[in-house]
Amino acid sequence: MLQTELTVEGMALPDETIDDAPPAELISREELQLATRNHGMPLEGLRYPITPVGMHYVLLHYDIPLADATTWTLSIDGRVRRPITLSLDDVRARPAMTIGVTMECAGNGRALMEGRPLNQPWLMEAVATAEWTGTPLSPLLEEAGLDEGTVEIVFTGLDRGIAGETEQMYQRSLSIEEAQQPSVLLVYAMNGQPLQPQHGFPVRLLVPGWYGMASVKWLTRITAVVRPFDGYWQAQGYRLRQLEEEAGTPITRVMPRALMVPPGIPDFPSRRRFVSAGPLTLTGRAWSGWGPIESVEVSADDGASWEPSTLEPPVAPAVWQAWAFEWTARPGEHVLCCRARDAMGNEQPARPSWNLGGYLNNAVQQVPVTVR
Ligand SMILES: Nc1nc2c(c(=O)[nH]1)N[C@H]1C(S)=C(S)[C@@H](COP(=O)(O)O)O[C@H]1N2
Ligand SMILES: [Mo]
Repeated sequence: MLQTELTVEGMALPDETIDDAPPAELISREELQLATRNHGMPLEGLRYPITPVGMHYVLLHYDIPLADATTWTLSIDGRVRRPITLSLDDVRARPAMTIGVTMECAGNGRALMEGRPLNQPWLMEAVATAEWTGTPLSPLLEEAGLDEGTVEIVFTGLDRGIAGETEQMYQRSLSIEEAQQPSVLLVYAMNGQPLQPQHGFPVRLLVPGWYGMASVKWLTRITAVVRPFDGYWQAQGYRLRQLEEEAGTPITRVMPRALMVPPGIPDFPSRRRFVSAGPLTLTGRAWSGWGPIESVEVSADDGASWEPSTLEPPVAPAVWQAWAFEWTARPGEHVLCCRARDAMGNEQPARPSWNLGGYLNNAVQQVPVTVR
């Protein structure tokens, strides 16, 4: 297996960590290696409506490619009548729009699942909101002229690696209908600054409402195809399945989740929360890729009883909503929880349900606090 050739600082990794899923409470060296590269948003970052760029979570499957803005090109090719090649200046010269988007990784919550696969061990922090600036994709597809019979658009990033034992570039596809949504953008700025290398410089795709895997970074090719794309991250990764041999269902839009700003102060290094007795406003944010959030409820007794929070309306379609809850903290041990329901009626489960890839764990957050 290719993975056995991985080394950390020249040290061979012990073989027994390679294939076996670690017990839920233990983290393997390879997971640590992923976790130090792919950082989450510290949950106190939920205080900001727009996440500062350096606090936005990062997920990289391979290496950050070194892209040169002066030689970089984006081609629109495949089953099109008029293939297009654009420079960065060409992309920037096109009609621009800026939208806020809450992005979340489909693996958020993976490390809280029993029997997780070897992959980025997120707890709950793989989410953030940015203001993205770019140009809509749909008019470009129109200009290129999709051939009749085109079923999907494949997006290729510059980053290259091995997945499923096959060497490849990071690629994902969208159906034509999804690719033509007016909010699907080719973005080159994040919070008003050029994209940072780790977020896809010079240009990335942005698919609002979908889990992050659809928003291909370091975009270099957009290809119209007549058969459904079957690359690794489409046909094997990002599918809900119980067995390797089953096709499973593709992961698309973000399921609802509410998270809270960690209350009080943390103990170092356990990070257990300590709160002073008395009235306290709990705050947080909630989001869904299926429409606005309709309610966020809060529990101070580990989910035994729930009360509604005050929820702000959405400021834009794909942006998280702020919630607040007045809590009277009484001395003792408590487990605080929050849960969201969206306009489609999707709710957060109390416990995760298992799947092979460790995806879509939007189980209710539990925050143990000691009140003194
Ligand atoms: N080219 C490329 N695009 C990619 C990825 C990648 O590894 N390579 N990771 C995807 C995943 S799984 C997520 S969650 C988001 C994360 O975007 P961010 O790092 O800007 O937060 O990028 C997506 N786009
Ligand atoms: Mo992701």
